[in-house]
Amino acid sequence: MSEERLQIAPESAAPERRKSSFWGKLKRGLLMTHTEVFDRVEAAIEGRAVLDEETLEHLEEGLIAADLGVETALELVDELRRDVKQREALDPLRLRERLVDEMALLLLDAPRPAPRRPGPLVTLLVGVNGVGKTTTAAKLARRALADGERVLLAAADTFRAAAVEQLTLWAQRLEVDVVKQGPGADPAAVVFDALQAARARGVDQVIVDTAGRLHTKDHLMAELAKIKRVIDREAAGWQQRRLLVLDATTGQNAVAQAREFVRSVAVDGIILAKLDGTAKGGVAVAIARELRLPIVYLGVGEAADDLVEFRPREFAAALLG
Ligand SMILES: Nc1nc2c(ncn2[C@@H]2O[C@H](COP(=O)(O)OP(=O)(O)OP(=O)(O)O)[C@@H](O)[C@H]2O)c(=O)[nH]1
Ligand SMILES: [Mg+2]
Repeated sequence: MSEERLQIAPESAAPERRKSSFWGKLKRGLLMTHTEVFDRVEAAIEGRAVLDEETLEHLEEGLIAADLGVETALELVDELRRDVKQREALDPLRLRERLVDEMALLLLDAPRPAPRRPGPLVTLLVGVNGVGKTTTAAKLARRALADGERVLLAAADTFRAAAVEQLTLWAQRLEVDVVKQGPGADPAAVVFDALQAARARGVDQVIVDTAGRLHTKDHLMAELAKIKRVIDREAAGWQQRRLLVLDATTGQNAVAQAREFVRSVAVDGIILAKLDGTAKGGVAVAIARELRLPIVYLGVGEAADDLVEFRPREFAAALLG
C-alpha cells in the first residue's frame, strides 16, 4: 500500500469554510451539478417561445442527460405536461420554479430515513472499493461529536493494514476511540469487541467501517451477514442502520451498483459521497426515486465536516434553483 493511500485529507484550511452552513455546503457540493442541470434546461428551451410538446421532449432529454435517470425525468416532465395549457407562453424562470417544486415533491414522496431514536445507535458502512466508506465513518463521528454524543469507531476493514491505519488517523484527529485488531482478523470479531467496549463505556454511537466489496463476492457478502448477526445479538435493542456508500462521480453506474448490492444485502439507506467532484449529482434523484431507498447524507468534500443531510426541498432548490 503506498504512503499516499495512507494520507487523510487535511482539515479544511479556512475556518469559515468548516463552519459554513448547511446551505453553503450543499450549494458548494452541488456547484458542478447545478451548472450541468441548469445548462441542460437552458439548452432545451433555448429559442422556444411556447411550452409545447416538442419543448417538453427536449427538456426530458436534457434531464436524462443530466443523470436524473430515465424514469425520474419522464415523471418530472409528465407532471409539467399535465398542467401546461395548450401553447402556453414559455417563461424560463417560471419553468425552473415549477421544476424545483415538482422535483421536491418527487423527492418528498421517496422513502425517508428513520429518525434517530433515543438510546445508542450502531451504523454499519458498506459498499464497493474506494467509494468513501472510511472518510464517511470519520464524518459521521464528527457529526455525532458535534451533537454531544460519545462515539466509538470500529475498524472492521481488516483486509488491508492500511485501512486500519487510515481510520486510526481519523480517530486521532477527531479524538475518538477506535477498536481494532491485527490484519486478517475476523471483522465480526472486531465488531463484537467494539460493541462490548461501547456497552462498558456508555457510548452513544458505534460507527463500523468495513472493507470494500463487490456484490459478486459471496464470501464477502456472507461476512456482512455475520457482522449483522453479531450486531443483532450484542446490540439488541439498539437502533441499527446499514448504510450503503455510493460514489456520485460514477453517475448512473452508482444506481446499477446499488441495485446489485441490495439484492445481496439489505440496506437501510444511502450515503452519496463525492458530490463535490462531479457534474453527475443529479443521480441522487434517480437513487431516491428508482431504488426506493432513503438517501441519508451527502458527502461534499474530503474533510470531516463535509457531510450534509439530504433534505428534499433544499436539494431540489440547490440543483435547479
Ligand atoms: N471530493 C471528495 N472526496 C471524497 C469524499 N469522500 C471520500 N473522498 C475521497 O475518496 C477517496 C477514497 O475514500 P475512502 O474513504 O478511503 O474510501 P473507502 O470506501 O473507504 O475505500 P476502500 O476502503 O479502499 O474500499 C479518498 O481520497 C477520500 O478523501 C467526498 O465526499 N468528496
Ligand atoms: Mg476504507
